[in-house]
Amino acid sequence: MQLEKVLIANRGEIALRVLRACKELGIKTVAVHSTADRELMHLSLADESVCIGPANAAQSYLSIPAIIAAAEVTGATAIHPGYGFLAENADFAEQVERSGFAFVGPTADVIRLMGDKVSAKDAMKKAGVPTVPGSDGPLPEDEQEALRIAREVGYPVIIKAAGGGGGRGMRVVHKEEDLIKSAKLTRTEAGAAFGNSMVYLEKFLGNPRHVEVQVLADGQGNAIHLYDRDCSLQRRHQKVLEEAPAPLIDEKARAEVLKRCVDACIEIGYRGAGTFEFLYEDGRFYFIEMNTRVQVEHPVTEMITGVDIVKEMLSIAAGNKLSIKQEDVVVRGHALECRINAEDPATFMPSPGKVKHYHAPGGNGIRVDSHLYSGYAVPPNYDSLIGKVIAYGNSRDEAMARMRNALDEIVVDGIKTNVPLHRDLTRDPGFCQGGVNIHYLEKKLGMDKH
Ligand code: MV4
Repeated sequence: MQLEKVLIANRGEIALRVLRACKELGIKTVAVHSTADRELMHLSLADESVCIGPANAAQSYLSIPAIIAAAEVTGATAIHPGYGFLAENADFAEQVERSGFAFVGPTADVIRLMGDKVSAKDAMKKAGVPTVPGSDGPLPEDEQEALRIAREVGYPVIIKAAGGGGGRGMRVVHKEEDLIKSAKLTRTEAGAAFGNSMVYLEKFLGNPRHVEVQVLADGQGNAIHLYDRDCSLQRRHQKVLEEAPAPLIDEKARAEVLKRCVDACIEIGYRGAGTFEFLYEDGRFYFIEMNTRVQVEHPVTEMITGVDIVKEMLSIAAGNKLSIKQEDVVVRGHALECRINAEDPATFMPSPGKVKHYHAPGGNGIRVDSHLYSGYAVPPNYDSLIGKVIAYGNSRDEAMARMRNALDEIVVDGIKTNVPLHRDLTRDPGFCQGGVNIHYLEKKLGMDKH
């Protein structure tokens, strides 16, 4: 079974990534774009392209009716959401399927379950995935109850919004006298930001790493994991550089958590590609959230496993069982990914504009996922990610050396990019050692200022 015609409900590098997978499989493609995106590379490579609205994403890439209408007029049979935009919108998945299209992703019910961080954590705990100790459900409104729970968990604690995620709507509380006012403030902010004032409480981990597990499931009782990634190098909850496998992980804890993730996928009836996010501290994994989409950093997993995650997503959406068995997934070597952003390397301010000259790096083990070309104008309306440089090697050191070469070779003239930051990071002694925590990059950048 194979999908006939896929509408790619996204833009930029991921739209091109999905298009390439469809073409490889012989699936017809429909590209959609806003008026600001008429020059996107994948539009001319797709079988058809449709303008779905103005530059403002709310009226184009985030407009459910605009995308479903485009699928209807072009006779698409499936919709791939990519990441961001509508990828984790349960109402979108529901309307896509109700309109008779296959949604390349999980069922709306599972997206909804994982979108609420309280129900997600509860489901994972019940499925045997290790979670951060905390309120086990919403933090009660009753002040004495809340104080009792926090005392039992032990300070410092963190209060998180059920409707948040990805670092939005969180507050750390260091002492009991601050708990009630912090809980109230987080509730108020969460109500305004997410239309859901529910909060939950967790033990605050001081120096964790961000380690995530990639899974694939067919919704027919089969699930596998594709090992782990370390995404600890981040700034303001934006990942900067990722790698697979996560370096320096306790092998017993790793084997256990990977198995738990697979079991959980089967337990919740997961379908498609997914990522379990964990904090890793003192040799232990603590689940925090699940992402129900393909992720920006999926290529590092593809490089070490040889599995094409996007092709597998398309196959699953066509109703096929997983094409790979767990025993066939073998990790070989190491991969790094540098996210290339159109931004000022010092201030991190977006730097859209015309790319006068672009030269992609190459060589053994180098992969570039980018929609860039010489003469392309990066529009100011969207995320500043303009591409990803991925380096594979037999060892982490070899991948690192290849990445340094690639970063020396790449030329993006006309706009500012964070390439200089990556050149520096890949020579940073702490990062080169491996296993740095989530605060490492921000500390390094802060030190640079002083
Ligand atoms: C935490 C934490 C410490 N303890 N939870 C931030 C993003 C969201 N996915 C969860 N986050 C955190 N949750 C507990 N119990 C620290 C963070 C956190 C973080 C996590 C992953 C990657 C980068 C981060 C940066 C700051 C804080």
